[in-house]
Amino acid sequence: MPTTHEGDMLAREAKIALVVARFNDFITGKLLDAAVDTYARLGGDTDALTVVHVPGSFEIPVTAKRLAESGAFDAVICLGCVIRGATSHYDYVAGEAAKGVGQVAMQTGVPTIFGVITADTLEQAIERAGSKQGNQGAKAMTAAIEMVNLFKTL
Ligand code: INI
Repeated sequence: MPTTHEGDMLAREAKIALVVARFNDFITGKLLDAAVDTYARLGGDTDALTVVHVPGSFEIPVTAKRLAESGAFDAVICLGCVIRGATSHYDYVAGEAAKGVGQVAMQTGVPTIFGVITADTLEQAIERAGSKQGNQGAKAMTAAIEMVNLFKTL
């Protein structure tokens, strides 16, 4: 029989920081609301959450790094929305956000969750913020809680 590890889906007292981009805040606000709601639905007390607002997705990685390095959090969730149609520097902003969040996770060892919507159109972004494709914020919170609980077993 293999030794198997997995994280359960109970929020318990998990200390989670959420970094939220203000850019496209009509979308990122919906991601934040769903993430907080998911934490509560999974049994957590939302007083244990810390929310940090940053200007845009480009500023997410450096902020997530600071939070992860503080030692105060079991996981950091990154929420943003980059829409291709809305910017000529989509590739830079989206690319730096994705690469940067991955680097934070690898450099700090703290689960750092990529909840940044990267969409070609506004319609696609809306679909991932609570309509057809679910809500990226809720998915990010479930991933964070699973990782926090998984790491407790490793
Ligand atoms: N930031 C986003 O989060 N999403 C975007 O779609 C976006 N666009 O379109 O440019 C965006 N730009 C701002 C960027 O993240 C920085 O805040 C800015 O460049 C200052 O460093």
